[in-house]
Amino acid sequence: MTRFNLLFRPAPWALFVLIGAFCLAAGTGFGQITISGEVTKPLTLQAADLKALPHTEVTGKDRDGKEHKYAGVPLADLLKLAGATMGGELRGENLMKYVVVKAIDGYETLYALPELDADFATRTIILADSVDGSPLPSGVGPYRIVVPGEKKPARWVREVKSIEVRFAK
Ligand SMILES: Nc1nc2c(c(=O)[nH]1)N[C@H]1C(S)=C(S)[C@@H](COP(=O)(O)O)O[C@H]1N2
Ligand SMILES: [Mo]
Repeated sequence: MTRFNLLFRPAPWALFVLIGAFCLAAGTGFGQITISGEVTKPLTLQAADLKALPHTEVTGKDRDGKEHKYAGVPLADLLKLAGATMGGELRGENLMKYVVVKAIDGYETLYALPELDADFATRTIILADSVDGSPLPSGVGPYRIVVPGEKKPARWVREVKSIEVRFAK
């Protein structure tokens, strides 16, 4: 038994290597959003890029049942930046496109492209980076989708990491 323990005891430095690797992996993707799929300019946006884009405020009811002010970049603006078929181009077969938003924990939801386009939608779905003037808490942010007016918050994806445009045919 003692012999077994001695044989399999990891070297002390191995722990530091493991912790270092974990921090690096966690740090690399942190606050970075990729936009890919059916777009002409696939993008990786860093925190500074997202911060610099024009923000829109929306109000939404949180889990606590109270109204909160969320600020963020409209998903439509991010999709336009990446060259998705928005506005005048959102017709014909392009109406068969949808957007998949993925989170760090593997959670994912979809939105039809017209739901996100200002020519169609009566509400603005945003990639929020603050609530009531403060950054989103860890586990929620740095970015969360906020869908104003939706009765259930199931599509309010927390810890967003990627946005992908797909064709439903
Ligand atoms: N990343 C991620 N986002 C998520 C979920 C999840 O499991 N992972 N659950 C969704 C569901 S089903 C609900 S009801 C709401 C809950 O939001 P809350 O934690 O702010 O109450 O988050 C949504 N966003
Ligand atoms: Mo839910």
